[in-house]
Amino acid sequence: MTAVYIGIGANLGNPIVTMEQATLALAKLPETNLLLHSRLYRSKPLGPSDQPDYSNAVALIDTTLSPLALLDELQALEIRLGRQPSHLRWGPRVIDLDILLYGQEIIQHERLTIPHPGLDKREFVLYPLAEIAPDLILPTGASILTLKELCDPRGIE
Ligand code: ROI
Repeated sequence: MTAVYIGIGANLGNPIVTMEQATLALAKLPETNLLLHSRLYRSKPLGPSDQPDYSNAVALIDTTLSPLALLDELQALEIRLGRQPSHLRWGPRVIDLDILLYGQEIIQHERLTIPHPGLDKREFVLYPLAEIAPDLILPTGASILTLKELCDPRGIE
């Protein structure tokens, strides 16, 4: 089993309900257990500011799914929860499920970059991640608490 941290974000529809459904669905993925999830955080959009604030959280699962099999499952789940294809790069979304960390692996694949790019600078990832994994050290050697302290909180609640 590998410990995998999943970033959960939403800013369209009813984010709280959708994120709850997403968390329940993570617990039901094949070969996967849901171990922990953070509280919900509210954050200002990174990217275009003419979109609603985001709700964000992080879940910890353990799984024997490979990184790409897990990515396929998460993308199918996003669609089941109502995510529409968008041509906007940083546009609003009903649900976003990102693999942040897959054990201590470093992955550079055309479909998947792990650790998730931007993880070490985004307050909406670092705050919920530090809540459930304060002792975490990234594959780069950086500690999550140090990254959180260096990061601009941008009004996250
Ligand atoms: N901004 C915030 N605050 N939270 C997100 O989850 C989020 N997700 C995104 C972009 C559009 C980059 N901005 C975000 O994909």
